[in-house]
Amino acid sequence: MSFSLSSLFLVCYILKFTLALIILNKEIETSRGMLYPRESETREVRTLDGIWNFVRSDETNPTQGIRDGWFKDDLSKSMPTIPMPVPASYNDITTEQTLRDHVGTVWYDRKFFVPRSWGQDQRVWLRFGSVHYEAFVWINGRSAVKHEMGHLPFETEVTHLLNYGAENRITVMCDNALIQTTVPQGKISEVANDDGVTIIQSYTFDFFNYAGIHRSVHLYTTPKTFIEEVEVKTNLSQNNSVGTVDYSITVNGTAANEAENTLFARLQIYNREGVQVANVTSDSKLVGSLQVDNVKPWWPYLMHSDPGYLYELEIRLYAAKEQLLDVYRLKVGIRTLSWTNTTFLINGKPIYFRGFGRHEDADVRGRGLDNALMARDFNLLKWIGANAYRTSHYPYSEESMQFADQHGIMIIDECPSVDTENFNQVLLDRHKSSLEQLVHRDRNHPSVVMWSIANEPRTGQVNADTYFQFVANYTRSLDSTRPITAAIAVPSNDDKAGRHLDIISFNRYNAWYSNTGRLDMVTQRVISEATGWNKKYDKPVLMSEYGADTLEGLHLQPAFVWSEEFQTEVFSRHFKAFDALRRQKWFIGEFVWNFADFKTAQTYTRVGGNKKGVFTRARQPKAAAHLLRQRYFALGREVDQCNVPNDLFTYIVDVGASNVNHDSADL
Ligand code: BDP
Repeated sequence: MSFSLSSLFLVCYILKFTLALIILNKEIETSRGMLYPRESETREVRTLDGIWNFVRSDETNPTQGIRDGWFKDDLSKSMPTIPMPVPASYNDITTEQTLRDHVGTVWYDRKFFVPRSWGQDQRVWLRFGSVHYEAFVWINGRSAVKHEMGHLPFETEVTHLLNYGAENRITVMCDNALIQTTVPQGKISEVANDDGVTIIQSYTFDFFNYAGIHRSVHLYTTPKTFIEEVEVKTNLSQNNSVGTVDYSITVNGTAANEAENTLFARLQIYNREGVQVANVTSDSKLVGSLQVDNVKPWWPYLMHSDPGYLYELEIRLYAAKEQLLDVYRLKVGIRTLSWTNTTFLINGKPIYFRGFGRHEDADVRGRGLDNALMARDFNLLKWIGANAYRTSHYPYSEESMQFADQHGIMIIDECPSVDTENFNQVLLDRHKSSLEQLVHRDRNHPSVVMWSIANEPRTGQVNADTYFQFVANYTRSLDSTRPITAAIAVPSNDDKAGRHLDIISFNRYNAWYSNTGRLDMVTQRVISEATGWNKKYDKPVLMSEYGADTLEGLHLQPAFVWSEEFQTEVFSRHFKAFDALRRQKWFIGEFVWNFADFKTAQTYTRVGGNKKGVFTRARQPKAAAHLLRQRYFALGREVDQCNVPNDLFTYIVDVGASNVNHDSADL
């Protein structure tokens, strides 16, 4: 009896374990709308950015505010509030450790007026650029929208919730908790402290889990029937002389439902000088194509003398009898992408990436949108001669995507999946949703040239094969015009995901995490690892991370870990490997980790954060930045025939030829 009972338990246990391993490729909810808010003849936009009121919940009682109905009235009536800027992470705004390290919910509210005119014959929408990680929103005490997933926008119609020509209140509850089924994953535990217990958030990635209302909050109006979505796909003729822009428009509104067959759109394309270069009138399907003769293709920075060329697409939606309903304008870059098992091409020309992994990170503001910092970063990218970056490890602001379009910086667009492991159904669904939201948001940006579906996933684990097959194929079904990659750090022999990707990216820290300090163990290892990936999958390969922590101002000769000399040497040893690899056509790019120093969780391996930046956190160059600049421009000159800046090399001396025969013993 006891034997059979225990075997029954064993069978149940195995069954439970096996069931937990089964993951299915389920349908998931998809996003709608979300066009970037822009003013036009038919639309008004207002921002709710500014100083909001803020309350940190008791960590041990995170749902208190919901139960006590804090959203029903001004927050200050329930709890003492402090001022909090929006957009910004809340963590580094005060001097309190409890707020910096807070785990769980916080609350924001503010008042605002809505013009009386907005109440007539139109619709009003509320849109958040991003809230990390989960947001619950009320307008005048009534629930408006909920959203899960940081770094991605969400919106809802609030027409019926607003008081027109009167005061309104918006309340937001934001929860930063990361668990095993969030993207990214984390763990929450209760740990004893000196006075009782503390709630601890842990995660395996190193960047600080900044939280709050990270990007702008907008209110905007649309007509009753309006352009809800626009999708464009571009193409070029063989010799790049004629461009086509395929469009597809989705309309929302009563006119769309009642008089479906009578709606049509007029689309025009204007060049940079404001001259109309194409126009078309659609039928009621609102799908079609425009042709641009003598087109100026969108080229990456340094690949052409006029990079980042953008046209303006104007869409006018009409009802029967030429009644103008809505106008929306969108910047469009006309380019093609194609790839084989050895090459990745833009407008028919092979790409060699020279770029960075980055973070949205700054002192005080955390991950909050800051236009001054963004403009500075793009100036630095151009100064250093980079042509690309990866949005490691989550989607960056829409404003930065627009900048990248304008400046011709290519983007590997990454979803927020980092160190993904313990694959399960809920995680898979959310992971797919993060990609759906990302592709939906960014599909019209010419700068986006690749989707990255994960950073350093544990692709050696059971289920990784099926899991990444589902994630990659789902992403492909959303957009087949761009290749798919993931930045992988497991050895190529263990990896089970690469076969589902189009391009292999790998991260490795030779002379840092492996063989620390051994500069003589970099070059050959990089060559053989890249070659291993190519041999295994027969696909283009790029190195998506390499680098060394470097304390600005620390100089040690001979080079020693953490010094500026060491970072310079580590780079140089990698350059040598990359040059050997470039002779193999399948090696398509090099990405330094990281663009700038950034904040991490507290650990004894980090002195004030991750210092692998080529720039400091204040965006000033370290010594290696000058070296990298010389390489990136030299590469630009070699592979793309670009011009190089006059100040690239500092004049030192004009060394005449020596007529005495010296050998190295002189030195
Ligand atoms: C890599 C991660 C990156 C880290 C980096 C590091 O992808 O997010 O910041 O290591 O430790 O494994 O510097």
